[in-house]
Amino acid sequence: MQQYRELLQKNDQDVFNALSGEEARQKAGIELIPSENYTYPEVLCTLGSVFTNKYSEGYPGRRYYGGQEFTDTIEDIARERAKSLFRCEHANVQPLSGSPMNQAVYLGLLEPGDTILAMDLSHGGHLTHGAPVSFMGKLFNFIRYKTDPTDGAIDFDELRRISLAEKPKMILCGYTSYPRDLDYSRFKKIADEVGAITMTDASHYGGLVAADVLRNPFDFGFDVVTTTSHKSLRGPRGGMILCRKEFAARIDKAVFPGLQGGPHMNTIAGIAVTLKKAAEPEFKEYGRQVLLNASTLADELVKNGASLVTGGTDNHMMVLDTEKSFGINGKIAEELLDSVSITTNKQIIPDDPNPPLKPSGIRIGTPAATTRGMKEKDMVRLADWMLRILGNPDDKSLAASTKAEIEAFCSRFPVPGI
Ligand code: DSN
Repeated sequence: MQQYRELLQKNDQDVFNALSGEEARQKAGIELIPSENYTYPEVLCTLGSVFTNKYSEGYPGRRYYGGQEFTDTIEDIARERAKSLFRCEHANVQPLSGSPMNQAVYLGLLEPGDTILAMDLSHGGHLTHGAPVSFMGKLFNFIRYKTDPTDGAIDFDELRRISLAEKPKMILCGYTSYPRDLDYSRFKKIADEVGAITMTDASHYGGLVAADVLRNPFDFGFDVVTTTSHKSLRGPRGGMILCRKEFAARIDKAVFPGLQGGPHMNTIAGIAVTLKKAAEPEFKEYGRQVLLNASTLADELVKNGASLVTGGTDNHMMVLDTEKSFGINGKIAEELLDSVSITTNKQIIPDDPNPPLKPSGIRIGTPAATTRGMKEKDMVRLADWMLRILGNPDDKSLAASTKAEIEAFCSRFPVPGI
């Protein structure tokens, strides 16, 4: 790796400078975007390897190009490790990332125009769960379930009512901004009543399922689970579709040749490494600490008067209602925190009256901070800094001193791979 860096520095100063800048940024501040993480140095090694040179359309043993001895080995290892880790019958590790991964499931298992019941976007669902602006939203008939305004939890009575009335072909759960674990048995029971396929998009929490600190949908008879590999799993930027055997052929055909061409074998090598790490006892401990850090941070924020959607968290993330807590929108909150080297993202809240680029909240998560070794006492400090900055939006000198404090604090926590 060092050798490659020296070559880059010598031959392309502009790109090298941007790379160095990003490394410095990732070290200097606290990363709280719940979908981000720091991958393993071994994964960085596979990503920057000669596997990127190879075309491998097809699947192990059935490729369209020659020279597949080592790519087949890598993909077989990744598939077997995924099946064992997630306790499932089939794994496809080729999706280039989260969006094509979910698209491949819809296209493989359903017909255009079919009805999919999925979570409302402002209540925690994802763009690929049928946002009207997405092509999947145009191709399939997405209908919505929401959370209950009284406690913010999924409203299963309403979900069942919609389901019985609309008879969806698929019931999709999973989220990008819902701070609770899911009751898969209730989804499955409702799906069985109408004969719907059950799918969960575990992109955010695949690592937490792998660590067995959140429920595994396969333990409740789910048909399909998708997950990206770069969030709580700590792997390279990619995706996996895990499913029951009866859906395997249709899923594989949908990924290739249905939707994609050559898989990114350097990423698949990184996924293989990631899955080995995720099966080790240290990863269970990591998952446990991610949750502990999130609940500690949530408790501290709430104790000091902040308002969280659903009142807290039982996964790795929380949604802070900045309008209600501090009288500022999520865009301003994100910028204020950025100015002191705390990275979050603006976030719509359920039935948000504000527009997506100036929504009412921010989303906060602990996977990346936990990877750096931060623990509960660090979350207490973090809550204090956040409350201080968001509660005093006009105090520039407070921001300057807090930024210096945070950057000194961060220098104690190494970033893997940098
Ligand atoms: N962009 C990811 C997230 O932040 O949740 C999902 O696509």
